[in-house]
Amino acid sequence: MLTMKVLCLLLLHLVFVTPDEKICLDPDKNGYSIITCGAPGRDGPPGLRGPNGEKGEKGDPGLPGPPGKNGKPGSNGEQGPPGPQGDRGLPGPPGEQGIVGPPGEKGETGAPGTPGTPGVAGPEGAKGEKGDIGPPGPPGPQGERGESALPVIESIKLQVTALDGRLRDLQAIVEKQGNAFAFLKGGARYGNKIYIYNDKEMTYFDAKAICTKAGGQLASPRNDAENEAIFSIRKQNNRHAFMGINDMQTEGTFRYPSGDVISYTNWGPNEPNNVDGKEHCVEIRDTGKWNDENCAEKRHSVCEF
Ligand SMILES: [Ca+2]
Ligand SMILES: [Ca+2]
Repeated sequence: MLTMKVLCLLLLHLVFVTPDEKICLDPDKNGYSIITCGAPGRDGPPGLRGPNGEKGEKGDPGLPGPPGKNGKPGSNGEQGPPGPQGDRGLPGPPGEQGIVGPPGEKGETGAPGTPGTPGVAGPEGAKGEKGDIGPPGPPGPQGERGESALPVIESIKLQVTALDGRLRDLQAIVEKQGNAFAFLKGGARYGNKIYIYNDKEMTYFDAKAICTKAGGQLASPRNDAENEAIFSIRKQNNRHAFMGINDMQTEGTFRYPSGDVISYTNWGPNEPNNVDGKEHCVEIRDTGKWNDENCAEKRHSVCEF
C-alpha cells in the first residue's frame, strides 16, 4: 500500500509538477496538493512549551570532585587486636640492692663427705682413779723366825714424843705472835682468828681490797664471841666499822665473803631496812649491833685473819 502511494506520488511529480511547484501534504483536504512554490514565509512564533518528557535514564557518573576539607575527628574505634611482639630492648642499668629476704628453708642433708686423714694423737689423759682393793692373795709360805720388833717400836715412840713436844712449842710461839700482833695493831683475838682494826675511812670495796691483799678478809662474825671480839676493838676507836657481810647478790639474803648465807645475826632495832634500796653492806655500831649501810659510804673497817 505504502509502496503504491509512493509510486503514485512519483508519477504525479513527473507528469504535472513544474520546477516552481511541488507536491505537499494538505492538512485541510487530508491529501496531497500541487502548490506553487513562492518565497519562504517568515518563521512563526515558537509554539507553546510542550509537556515534560519522561525522565531519561541515569547518566554515567561524573568525574570525581576536588577533595573536601578535613572533617571533625570521629569517635574512638574499638580496640584493635594486639600487634606483633616488638624486638627485644637493650638491658637496663642494674637496680638498687634489694632488702635481704627471709632465710630460706633448711636444705636437705648433703651426701656424707669422704673421711679425713686421722689426726695427731692427743695428749695423755689424766691418771684414772685408784681401783678397789683386790681380794687378799693366798697366804705365803711360812718365813724364818725373825728378830724381836720391840726395839723398833720403842724407838718410834720416842720420836713421836719428841715431835709432840716440838708441836706444842710451835703452837705457843704462834699464839704469842698472834697476841703480840693483835696488841701492836690494836686488834683482838678469838680462837684461831685475829681481828685487826683499820682506822682509815674508806668504802666497803676499798676496805675489802686491803684485807684481801693482806691475806685476810673483812670480819665475818659467826657467833657472839667473835662479834664481841670485833666489838671490843670498835669500842676503842668509837666509830662504825664495815664488816664483810653483805646482800649484794640477792636483796635481803645476807652472805659471808665466802658466799655462804649467814648463820648468825646481831641486827639492831628495825634493821636491816635497806634505806632507799641502797643498803647492801653491814657495819657494826656503837652497841655491837649491826646495821645495813650503803657500800659507797666511808667507814672504818675490821679485817679478819
Ligand atoms: Ca640491801
Ligand atoms: Ca640500815
